[in-house]
This record gives sequence, structure tokens and C-alpha cells, in this order.
Amino acid sequence: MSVLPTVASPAAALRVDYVDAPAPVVLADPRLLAVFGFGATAPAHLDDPRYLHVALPVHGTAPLEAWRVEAEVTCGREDGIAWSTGGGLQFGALEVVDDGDSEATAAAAYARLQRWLAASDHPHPLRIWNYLDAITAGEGDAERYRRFCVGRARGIGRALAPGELPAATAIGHPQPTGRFQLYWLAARDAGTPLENPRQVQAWRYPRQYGPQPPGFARALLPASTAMPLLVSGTAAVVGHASRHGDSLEAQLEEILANLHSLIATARAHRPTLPPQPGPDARLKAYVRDAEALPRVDAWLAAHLPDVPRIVLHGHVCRRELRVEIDGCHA
Ligand code: 3EB
Repeated sequence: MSVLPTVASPAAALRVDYVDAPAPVVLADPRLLAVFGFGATAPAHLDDPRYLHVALPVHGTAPLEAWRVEAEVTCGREDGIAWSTGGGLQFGALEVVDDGDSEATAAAAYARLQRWLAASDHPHPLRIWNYLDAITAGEGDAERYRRFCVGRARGIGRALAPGELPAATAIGHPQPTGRFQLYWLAARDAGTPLENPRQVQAWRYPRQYGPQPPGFARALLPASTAMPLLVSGTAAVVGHASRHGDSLEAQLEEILANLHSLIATARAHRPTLPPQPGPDARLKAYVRDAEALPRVDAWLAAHLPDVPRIVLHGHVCRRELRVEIDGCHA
């Protein structure tokens, strides 16, 4: 009988960068887990499953977003899911036709994601992005985002415990694409979902925001200290209410207060995280009105000059929210 030594797998490491290079150059790196192109000038499709196009217009010319790990990456396409794995992490993406019923679309997509994760050796979703058309079309509980929340919960098929919630973003394409796009970062090891003391937990939102509270955590702290804090889409929500519907700049200030509050929460778990977003943070802003993109870019340049950023034209899931920011912090 031979006894194999138990080798602990090395801690997962993830580096997120915004890079000005052609996608094929970025894809040549065997340790590249995923690369994202934004807007009309990025390739709409590449054969490499690690490339994903996000159909949100950009301010100026956006760089690519590259996710790198410290191991060789393998990748493929299976059952319509593009995937890659390496270093304890997995990227996955799926896209489905959205014929207008955002509840049915989300239910089908999330049921596929659940089946995929359950069969995967990377079963823990840390971070999920959702991009859908016409996110705030429809009135009251018929609004497409509210139906999306119902469908997402139905597709997952069981109530997630607070300790299982991923960090997430849900943004609307400003122009119809006919498609719902879902992509994720999953891991072998579960992380710690974090909440923001300035905000009601989204999963406890009161009934006025729809029949199904959205199932996401405000941020997720991965188990590995070689990974950044993963920050959900963060808007000018305090308690459960939207603030400053009349002012883009006031909403940006509220978002920054929310980001600082989340970082303070994360630092209680991991004191080595910097207290402010700096050169090792990465932020993406989603802006509802195209005319406001330069103002958001200028505001970020003035208030967070050291933080690399991408400014995108996208609709936040409440009409009065003019801007939302997500990203990572290290
Ligand atoms: C909010 O604070 C803004 O439904 O997955 C942010 C991040 C928002 C994720 C989601 C929604 C989601 O409620 C909206």
C-alpha cells in the first residue's frame, strides 16, 4: 500500500488589471483566467473561452480587464458555458436569449449555474455579474429587475444562507441586445460574505422593492489573503432607501462613503487591507445617462486619482440611481 503525502493546495491568488493591449496578446499568457472587453471597439467574440465581451458602451477607450492567477489555466466550453480554471479559481460565463420575460430567463440561467457549480470542483461562487436588457422597464412588481430577482431565486431553487451569498452586480444594457449575460468567479474554498453597516442587507429589503429581495452580499472576502476584497455593485443606498436622486455628485459621495464603510468592515477581518482605495484597487462605474459619463470620470479622477477605473454606460436597477460602482480592493 502506498501512502501519498497530503499536499495542501496553495492559496488562490488573483490579480485584476486594466490593460491597454490587444486581446490576443493578453490571451497569450497561460496564467490568464479571463479577459473582458467592453463596448463597441472590443472584439464581439473570440474563440478563446477566456474572452468575454460585455455590451456596455464605454467612456473614451476602455482598457481590457484581465484576471490572472498563479498557475497554468485550462479552459473549454461545455453545455454553452465558457469556463477556465487554475490556481483554485474558476471563471465561467453563460449567455441566454432574453425574449422579454426576465423572470423565466433568469430562472433558466441560474438553474444552469446551480447545476454547473454543484458538479464542479470549484463549487463556491464568490462574485457574480448579471447584464440584462431594459432593467427598469415595467411598473411596480412587473418591473424587469424585480422579475429578474424572482427568477434568480427560483433558478437557485433554495434559500441561500447569509453565509453563502456571493458578491454581485446587476446592470442593464442601455440598448437592447436580446440577451442575458451571466458570468462568475468561483473558488474551491468558500469566502466570507460581508455586509455594510450603512445599508440594510439586500436580502432583507422591505416588500416595497419587490416580492423577492435580491440575494447578494455587499462584498466578499476570499479565504486567501492573496486575493482582493470583491466589492458588489455599490450605489447611493443608505438603509434601504436611494439617496440624492437629484444629484450625480451627491450620489458619488454617498457611494464613496459606502465603499469606505465596506472596507472598514473588511479590515476588521483582514487588517492588512489598506484603509482607502488606492493603486491596488480597481473600480468600474456604471452610469445611467450617457451625457454623465465624462462627469463621473472627472469625479473619480479628482477623488480617487490613484485608482485605475473603467467608466461604462449602464443602467442601475432603480431608476433614481444615476451611478453604481463595483470593483476590488487590495
Ligand atoms: C442596491 O444596493 C443596488 O441584484 O445582484 C447592487 C448589486 C444592486 C447587486 C443584484 C443589485 C444587485 O440594491 C442594486
